[in-house]
Amino acid sequence: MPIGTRSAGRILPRPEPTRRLAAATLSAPVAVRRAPVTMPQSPVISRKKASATLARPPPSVSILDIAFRRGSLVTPHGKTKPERDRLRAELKIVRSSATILRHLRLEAKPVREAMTLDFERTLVARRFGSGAGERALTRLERAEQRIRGLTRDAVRETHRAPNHEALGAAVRAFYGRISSFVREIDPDIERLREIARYLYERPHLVPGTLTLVVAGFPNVGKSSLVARLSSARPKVADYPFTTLSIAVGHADLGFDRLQVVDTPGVLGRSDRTNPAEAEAETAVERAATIVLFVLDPTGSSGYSLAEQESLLGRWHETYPTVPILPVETKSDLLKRPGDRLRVSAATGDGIETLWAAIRARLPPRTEPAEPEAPPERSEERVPFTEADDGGDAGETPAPRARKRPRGPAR
Ligand SMILES: Nc1nc2c(ncn2[C@@H]2O[C@H](COP(=O)(O)OP(=O)(O)OP(=O)(O)O)[C@@H](O)[C@H]2O)c(=O)[nH]1
Ligand SMILES: [Mg+2]
Repeated sequence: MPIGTRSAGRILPRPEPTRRLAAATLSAPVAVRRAPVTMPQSPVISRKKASATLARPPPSVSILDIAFRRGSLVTPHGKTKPERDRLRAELKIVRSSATILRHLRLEAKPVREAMTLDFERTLVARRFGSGAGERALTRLERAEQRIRGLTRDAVRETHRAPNHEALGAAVRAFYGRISSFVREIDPDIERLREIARYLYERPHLVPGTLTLVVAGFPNVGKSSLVARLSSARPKVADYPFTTLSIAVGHADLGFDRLQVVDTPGVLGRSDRTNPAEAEAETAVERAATIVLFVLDPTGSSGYSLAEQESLLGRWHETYPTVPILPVETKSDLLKRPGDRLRVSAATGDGIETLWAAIRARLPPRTEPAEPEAPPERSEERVPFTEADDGGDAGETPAPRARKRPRGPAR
């Protein structure tokens, strides 16, 4: 029983503290134990975010609104009123259903297309979780099937309806059911929109094109080098994680175009990876024909050369099939001896040598460019006709499009 509490009508006496205990208690600083402050239960979100969340209705609202409006704009042609009534009901059902199906297909289209590409599929899986895009697409497909079935049943119902009231009831029932089907997939439509927005904000890498991925620790000078090597003009600043998502520029190799991909910095921590790092690793793993691993030996990036070398070593082990070309940058700040390529994005020093090294590592083209026919002999050539394109072109082969060199496995 707690001391000092009332027990059966009397208060138990509190025992006298010993002198030692009393002295210790007096000399010690008074520690007031407070009850933990409980914060309000609602999650802390910014006012702007909260108002945006409140203001935005779920996707089903606008989809159903458009569909039902289209359904109500029908003008049936029929000789008798009952015939026109029946046709109106049928058209309302068919048109609103077709509008919903078209909207659902449009919502799914960008993600469905991206899911066929290895790089984009991996990016989405890493950002939104494995199979997130596929699951949302499957649910939308299932909803489409259910809507088609529901539409067939509702149309049949209108054929059986004996009068105007029964037709109205059939249309109302259809609208109610279809609304709940569409509302059910609101989270999936939201997810697909989120994925589509994410993909839209990223540049599209052309599959099968030679791709140079520029990667390394943060703040080492990757974006500066990408700007030197390609048409891209990424943001350059003296702090880590200036680049938070991939950016693409192009370089003309004379015979082909090279995609040059700038990536966010990677810290190479084994326990955790932030979304920007994951994006860089995906580019290395899924898109790169060659990786240009940028090292900053000056220390101005804030990361030691040893840390950077350690990540380089790990990448050699993790991606054994990807050619990784290490290059030290900021050579204008530090001159050090060694065999490794050295460049300065600031002065352009060593860029030509770097280009030569990149070209040397590009995979050999599958078919060399056909030499131009000399002008005097060109008249002897049999002119190309459509019949030649059939495959049995005989002695003189039809001119063929140049094959592109094999790019990243996609
Ligand atoms: N002196 C000198 N400075 C350089 C060179 N290359 C880059 N820098 C500087 O290094 C800093 C970082 O350059 P960025 O190109 O933004 O580096 P990054 O690796 O893309 O950085 P993150 O995107 O944050 O990972 C900037 O202040 C650049 O001006 C160089 O060759 N010489
Ligand atoms: Mg950058």
